[in-house]
Amino acid sequence: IPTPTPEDKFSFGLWTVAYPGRDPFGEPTRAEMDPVYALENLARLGAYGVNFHDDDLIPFGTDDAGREAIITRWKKGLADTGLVVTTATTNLFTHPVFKDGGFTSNDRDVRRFAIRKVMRNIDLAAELGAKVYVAWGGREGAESGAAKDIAAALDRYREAFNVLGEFVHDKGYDLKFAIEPKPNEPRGDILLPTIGHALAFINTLDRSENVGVNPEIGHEEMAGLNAAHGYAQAMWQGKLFHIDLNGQTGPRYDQDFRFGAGNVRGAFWVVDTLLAGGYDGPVHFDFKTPRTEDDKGVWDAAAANMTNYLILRDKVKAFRADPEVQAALEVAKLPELAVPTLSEGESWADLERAELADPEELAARGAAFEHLDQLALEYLYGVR
Ligand code: 3MF
Ligand code: MG
Ligand code: MG
Ligand code: MG
Repeated sequence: IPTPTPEDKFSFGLWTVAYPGRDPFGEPTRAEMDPVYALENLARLGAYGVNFHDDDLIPFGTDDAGREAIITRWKKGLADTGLVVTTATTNLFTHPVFKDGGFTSNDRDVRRFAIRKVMRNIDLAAELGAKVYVAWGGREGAESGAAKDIAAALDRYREAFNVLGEFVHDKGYDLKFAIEPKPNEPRGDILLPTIGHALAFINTLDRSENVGVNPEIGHEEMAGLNAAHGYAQAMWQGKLFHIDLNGQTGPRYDQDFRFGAGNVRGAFWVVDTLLAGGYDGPVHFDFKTPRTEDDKGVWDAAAANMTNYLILRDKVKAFRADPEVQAALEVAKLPELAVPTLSEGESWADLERAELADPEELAARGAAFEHLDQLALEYLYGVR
């Protein structure tokens, strides 16, 4: 069983391991977790970094003196454990003030409050050395049609990112934004529901070069989408700034299983895609330990995210290195897909005159994908 090391760049949200087991139907089953205790255990397990929402660390409403004391203790915890703050984010969803959203609430006073809350935590994120600032707009949405003017809400969403982009620029922070799409939950429908929606929205921003995406496997699968394909397109567009890895089994509630414990076949291709695309950011987990577990269960689950990633990474590498697989890729014409459809110097006019292959003959050619995929499955099943 492979062992994680800080070189693997594994990171965790503070909220993941500290999740006390509260759900819509039940009270927490575990005690509140001290953030420094979380750091110590993550370091012990071989993690590299952490990510946190402002409120994970500093409870909402804490006064300035209390805030400073918490930050001082947190910095000491980071120094003692060697963990890096890779990422930070804002909680714009728990407090009732955000019941209709933060950046896109119909109530302008709420929007002003939300942007200020983000600014304050960006200052802290920059001070702690975070390179990515994640924005998940979980409450930006609606349960009913007339309640939200979507075009106006998108105007306000864009305005918020433009203001925050200006803020980061004016302060000289080395910080990029990563928008995290999600189709629904907690809102009935959430704005920027998928990677594609987010990428299109980002193109409309003033400082769009500084904004990318943070796709979560589970969120894409909740929308019935292929997470690996989404990661691939985000990388193809130079926009994969961060990742939330976890497990989900089909379109249902947000399960947040540990990575590798949901759609396993999908997880294999996510790892393959990240390796192929050269993703080199933190390998971040956003999971929740089921509320059946005690403290030991939390750390078993946390460690398992990393173990499963390493197992799949080994399998993916072995699959790609296997000469039989390479031959199968050749037969399935993967190298041919990399060849431009028109030859160099050829135009549509040349194509109009060109001698084409016989479509009946083309249609009769087999793609040979089943054999190729079976080789992958045999690696996944552990018989190769
Ligand atoms: C909810 C999420 C969020 C985001 C987090 C980071 C609470 O489904 O995935 O976790 O990942 O807010 O910004
Ligand atoms: Mg999530
Ligand atoms: Mg999730
Ligand atoms: Mg997430």
